[in-house]
Amino acid sequence: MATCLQLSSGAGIPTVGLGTWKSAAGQVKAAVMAAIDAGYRHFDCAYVYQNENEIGEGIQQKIKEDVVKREDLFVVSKLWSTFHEKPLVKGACQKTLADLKLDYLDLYLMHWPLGFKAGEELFPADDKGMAIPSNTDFLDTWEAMEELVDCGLVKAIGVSNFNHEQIERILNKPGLKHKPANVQIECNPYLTQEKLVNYCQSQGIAVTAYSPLGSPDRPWAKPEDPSLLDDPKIKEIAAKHNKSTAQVRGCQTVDSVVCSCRFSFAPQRIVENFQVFDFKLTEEEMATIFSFNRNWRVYTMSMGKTHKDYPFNAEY
Ligand code: NAP
Ligand code: SBI
Repeated sequence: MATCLQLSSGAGIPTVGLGTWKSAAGQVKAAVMAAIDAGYRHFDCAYVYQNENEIGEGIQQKIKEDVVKREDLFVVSKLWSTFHEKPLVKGACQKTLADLKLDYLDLYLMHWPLGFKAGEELFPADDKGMAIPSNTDFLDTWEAMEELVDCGLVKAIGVSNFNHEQIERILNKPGLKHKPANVQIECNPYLTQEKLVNYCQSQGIAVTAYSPLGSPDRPWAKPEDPSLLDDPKIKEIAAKHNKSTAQVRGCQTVDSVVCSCRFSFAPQRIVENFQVFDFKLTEEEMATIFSFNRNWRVYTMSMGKTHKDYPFNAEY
């Protein structure tokens, strides 16, 4: 079972990451520090989560305490959609670096293929609630991200929430200098994404699964929605291994050579979610979990549905 996946840049990305979205001010610093103590080295951050400053404080404190060195960590952040215009990309990355108190990122992702109107508002919307697009092409944004690699601000670049046609557009870009090292997508047993994962792996692109537990705390959850953590078949597999359903889920991603990042505030769950390297699912159990797929997506970014680059109309 892999504790690290190799990126095309040569660096290793630790297969279990701590997500940091929805972590309220005052809580995320403690969660990051507890995670470092528990052995996490991969942190999944983003400008849009509006908490990078506090995450940076947690990381700095652990470096000062000599618990970890900067080079032991793998810190990911994401370029938000309001910064797709080429001249805005470097400043957005520098702001993230200043908040995280780092002088480089291990990986910088284009958060969505969707460029939004630049400005203070993170989700600029028209009177129908639909996203106001920027007049940009994500290939130009990608070029500006390539420059971040060349000037040493980031070690590797990738994309998130892109479909395979959009990834292919980047791969086929004339004069491409750096291919995407990583693609971060929503992935859980109800949205297994096998075609997209296989496509990325066939292109030598590592995949990270986000919301691997199906984001049970999403505010719009309906009682009839499937609940991964309560799924009786996953519970049965977990009981056989004397593990929790969350751990089975963690082991399953690690086993299928995909990284995952999930989030918890609870110190005991932060520890629990990292204990996925001491057991292995059988091929039959893996197949059972993959058979749950129902293409059930938690994050549809519905305000982007009229955007020219909306990613979720393609088959994969
Ligand atoms: P998730 O990790 O699937 O679920 C998080 C929820 O699961 C929290 O409510 C947490 O509650 C609960 N939980 C965690 N461990 C548990 C355990 N062992 N047992 C029971 N419940 C547990 O979903 P997510 O937070 O949406 O996604 C994870 C990360 O993926 C985010 O933080 C972010 O970094 C990334 N992400 C990226 C994108 C993107 O567009 N690229 C989109 C969404 C998410 P407690 O806190 O109470 O434990
Ligand atoms: C936010 F900060 C606000 C809304 C929102 O909805 C879609 C999912 C997302 C995102 O774009 N990346 C995340 O981790 N969560 C998000 C983030």
